[in-house]
Amino acid sequence: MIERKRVAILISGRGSNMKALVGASKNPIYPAEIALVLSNRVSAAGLAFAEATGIQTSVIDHKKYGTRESFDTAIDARLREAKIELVALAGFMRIMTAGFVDAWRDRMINIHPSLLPSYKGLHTHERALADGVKIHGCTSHFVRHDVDAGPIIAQAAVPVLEGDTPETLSARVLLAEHQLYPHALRLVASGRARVENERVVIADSREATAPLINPPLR
Ligand code: DQB
Ligand code: GRF
Repeated sequence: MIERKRVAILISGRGSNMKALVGASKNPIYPAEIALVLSNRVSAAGLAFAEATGIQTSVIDHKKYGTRESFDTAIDARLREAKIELVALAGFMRIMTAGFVDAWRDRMINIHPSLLPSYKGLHTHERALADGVKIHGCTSHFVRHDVDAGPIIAQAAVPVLEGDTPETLSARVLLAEHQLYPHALRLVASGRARVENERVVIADSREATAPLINPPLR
């Protein structure tokens, strides 16, 4: 049996990237097991899926905490209690404090719906369409205090097609996210993606991009 890292997935809503990670982790040779799904919103659709799958879940409602620090401290305590080794943000919509980010430095990753460093922040698909870019995509990166600015682990490119709306484009990017994020978590959990001088070095460079250029169109 291989050693699997204990991973917590943090969500706020739909949870489709969480489902993709759970799906990947069903392979016994995948180097991560999903030990906890934590949401800041009790109504997050992804929670019901995780529960039905038999994964431990927690709700930590930011509205019940007076400060960002106390909210993040509650999350940190839950992660430690569950013996979590890696954190994967997946549509988690609360900005983390510097203290939390530092506590999980190089052990917390995110998936973002653009080719970073373009289109940090929200409404990435609208902004890409407004700019007329022809290639868009998604990025998995380590989390730093500076939002959407951490070291890049992996990226996938997606074409922008004539007539695209934010909805059609986001759906195409989301399919790429579901391929990319399990790949990025595999690299990190297996120790093949390491941060050196604030850049990610992939131990076996054939692993870096192999399945990720031009994911199938839909
Ligand atoms: C996100 C990036 C941005 C937002 C949410 C998620 C955002 O701007 N939300 C509206 C404000 C919410 C609030 O007031 O808290 N992507 N924390 C740190 N660094 C990151 C990335 C995400 C979530 C938390 C980061 C993060 O790169 N410090 C996920
Ligand atoms: C995804 O587009 C992800 O890149 C972004 O938020 C969205 C979450 O979708 N951070 P889901 O909850 O994983 O379905």
